[in-house]
Amino acid sequence: MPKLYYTPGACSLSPHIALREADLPFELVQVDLAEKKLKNGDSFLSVNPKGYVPALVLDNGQLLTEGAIIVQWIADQKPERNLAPRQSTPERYKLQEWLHFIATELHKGFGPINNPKTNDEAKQFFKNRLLSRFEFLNRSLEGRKYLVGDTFTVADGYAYYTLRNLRKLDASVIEKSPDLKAYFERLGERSGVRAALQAEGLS
Ligand SMILES: N[C@@H](CCC(=O)N[C@@H](CS)C(=O)NCC(=O)O)C(=O)O
Repeated sequence: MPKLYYTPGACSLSPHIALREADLPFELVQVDLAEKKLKNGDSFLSVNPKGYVPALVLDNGQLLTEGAIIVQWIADQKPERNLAPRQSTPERYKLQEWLHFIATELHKGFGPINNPKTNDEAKQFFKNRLLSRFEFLNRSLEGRKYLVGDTFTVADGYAYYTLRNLRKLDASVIEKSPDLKAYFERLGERSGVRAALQAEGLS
């Protein structure tokens, strides 16, 4: 079965949620990111030379990296779970647009804010920019339950991870955005999300 290399609470939570939502069998392998080691002492770099999670090793030994791609592989294993629109459809490109936005604007937008080397003025600049991206997410959710179509997709699982980070950065942002708050709570109630949080010791 595929092996998901993860670190509790890191962005590997997104493919972890996708695996649970797809109801696919998988093995979780915990990574110490600071040491780049697995629990048994093996080097993580010999699994993923990029040195970061998530990484998924398939049954045939192929290594898949980059969260936005891994979740699409997972969704495509179980099309009947509707975790992603069919390949080559306009809706699939919409999903990819969201996944790329979440990866590059939301997820990676936290990096400079959390970097101890960033000074306060620069931190404020990066925070304002990131909050404007979350404001776009908030506006996009007006009258909608999920980002693509009417049902949960892997883009929602990835967005959930970034909203956990936003809550840590500034909980008031979600509190004062009713659509974002309802979305975050709706996702948090899903059994796949809860199971992933519990398995990572986060619930
Ligand atoms: N481009 C990667 C970035 C993944 C990433 O940022 N992983 C973080 C955890 S959320 C990590 O493992 N950082 C450790 C490091 O960069 O050394 C993706 O989109 O999947």
